[in-house]
Amino acid sequence: MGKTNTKSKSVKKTASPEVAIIMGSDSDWPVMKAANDFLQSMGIATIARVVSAHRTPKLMMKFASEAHSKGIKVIIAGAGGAAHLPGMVASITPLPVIGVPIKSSNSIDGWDSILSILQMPNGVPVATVALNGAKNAGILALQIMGASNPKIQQQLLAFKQGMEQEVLQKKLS
Ligand code: C2R
Repeated sequence: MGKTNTKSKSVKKTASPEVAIIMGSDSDWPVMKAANDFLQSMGIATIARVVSAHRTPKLMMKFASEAHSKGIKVIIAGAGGAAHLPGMVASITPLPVIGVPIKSSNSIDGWDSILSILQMPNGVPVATVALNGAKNAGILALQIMGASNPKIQQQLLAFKQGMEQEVLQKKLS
């Protein structure tokens, strides 16, 4: 009685990831890292993985069909060139998918990736951000989560105020 259960206290509970950041290749990571960094700076647990619709179709199917049952709330998917990953994942998952077009080594000029992600058929939306716009994908993911979470909404309002102050304080001469 009154004894502290040191065993259970010493177990550090790691938050399970709420946003999955996937990309067609590890060569996309330097771009996609901006989404990961933003979300982690806001205290959101993330998971980042290479998943390719072209090169690992079975893994892509497994990931997309299981993500919602593992506590993931939003998927951010980046890919370059013939960027089928975001759309294919969106065709399977009930979760919102944010697509990040990437100007990759096999991109002609980036438009290939933008259009592959943007021009989805009716019924299968992918929220597409700017070319290499991974930070905005992170912000949008947080905004989606914030719609049902007042604490996150407060964080977003503080983020916006910080951005405003930064701009107002800029002096050019
Ligand atoms: P490598 O650098 O590995 O050759 O990849 C990746 O996202 C990357 O930008 C070059 C580019 O190929 C893209 N890729 C896709 C998919 N899988 C890989 N667009 C896909 O399934 O959509």
